[in-house]
This record gives sequence, structure tokens and C-alpha cells, in this order.
Amino acid sequence: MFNYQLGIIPALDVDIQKAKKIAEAVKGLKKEIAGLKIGSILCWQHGLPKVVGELKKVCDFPVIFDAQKACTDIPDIVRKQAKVVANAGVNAFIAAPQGAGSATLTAFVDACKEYQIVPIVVLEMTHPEFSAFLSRDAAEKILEKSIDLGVRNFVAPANKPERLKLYKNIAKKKRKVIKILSPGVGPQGGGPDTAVEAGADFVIVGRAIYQAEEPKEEVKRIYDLIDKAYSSRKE
Ligand code: 6CN
Repeated sequence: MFNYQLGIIPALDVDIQKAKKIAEAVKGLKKEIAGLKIGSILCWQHGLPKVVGELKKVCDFPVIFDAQKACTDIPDIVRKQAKVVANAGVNAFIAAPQGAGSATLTAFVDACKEYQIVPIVVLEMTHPEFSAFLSRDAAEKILEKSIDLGVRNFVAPANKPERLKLYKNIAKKKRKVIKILSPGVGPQGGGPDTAVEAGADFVIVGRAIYQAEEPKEEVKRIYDLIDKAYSSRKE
């Protein structure tokens, strides 16, 4: 699914009419858009199958479901959640296992494999004090465990570029290539270009796109920035 080298993932934290309008506006941007991220704001209101169905009527981008946040329960429930998500037509599912531990993460990855959706794992979050209740090396442990389970796609903060470098280096030491999807650009303080320079492969962008007067133009503008940053990046 993420065979792209680089791309933008609009986060559609809006109502369904607006989500469809944005999908319609960007549907021709095949090089720029790597997927669409949907989450609780859309899906608690309208239901996951309906949201996925409506978006797929408009465009054929992969749909990434970010339950904000999943993979937080007992392993049995997490397995069932992955099945429900896959049956709704979702292509990739984001996990945030920070509060749930290793058995839950293992069940999540296993179930994603069984139901043929791509598991994506959040390593650390973008907002201040996110780790107040976590051990210091929680993110590194999640990364190591996830890589061992076969996960290759991760979410890590665009507004903490030094952390992106660290995660890419940990993967390199394990002789694995990972992709990083980075939220936190614009209102959360990160730059799409500085994130890509530091190791992000995809930028997840919510407000900067859906609040723009011309979402399509904003996508093109951001792509231009990340494309230049990628060309100058040293792997
Ligand atoms: O670009 P915005 O700040 O408007 O939105 C960022 C999007 C939201 O959908 C938020 O839930 O990225 C998500 N996100 C994720 C992890 C994280 O640490 N911080 C985030 O903002 C994810 N996935």
C-alpha cells in the first residue's frame, strides 16, 4: 500500500460533506496523495462502513482508519476491532499501544495480517506532555517489538524531527527499512519539509488542508516542499 516514496495524507477530521468535498478536490493528485486518514470525528457520527463507502465512491485512494486511538484494549477485543475495520473496506489501521502493552500489540498485528489490512503503529505523539504517564523508553520499545512483529509503517511527530532520525536509525541497526507517517505540521508547530528532511516519508495534514480556502492548492504547495526536502535528504 505504501509503495510511494513520499506523499501527503489528509486527515479528514470534518463532517462527511466536507470530507467528500476534499476527496473530490484532490482526487486527481495521484502523485501527491498517499491516502486519506479518517477518524473518530467522522466515524462516530456516520459509522465506519458508510464513511469508507462514500469516500470510495469519490476517489480510489487507500483509506487509513485512525480510531484516535485503537489497540488500547485487551487482545481479544483488539482482534475483533481489526475484523470490523477490515470488513468496512479500510486499507490500513492505526494502533496506539502505549497503554495496552505487548500482548495487545501482538494481537493487533496478527489480526491485521489475518484480515489483510496494513498495521500502522504510533511511536510517540505530537502534543506536549504526551509521555507524562509513560516510561522513558516506551517509544523505542514499541518500535523494536513492532519491527520484530513485521510492522513497517509508523506514526511519529513532525514537530520533533530529532525523534524521527532516532527511529530511522534504530530500524537501520535492525537492518529494516521503515516508513514514517508524520502528523504535527502547521498548527502543531512542525514543518512538512523539516519532517521529511529528518526521515518522514509521509506527512499527515489535517487543519492546514481542510481549513485552506483551496485544499487542492495547499496539497500541491506542501508536496512541493516535501519533494524538495526529500531530494536533499541523506538516508
Ligand atoms: O494537522 P492537524 O493538527 O489538524 O491534525 C493532525 C492529525 C489528527 O487527525 C490527529 O488525530 O493527526 C493526528 N495525530 C496523530 C498522532 C499524533 O501524535 N498527533 C496527531 O495530531 C495520528 N495519527
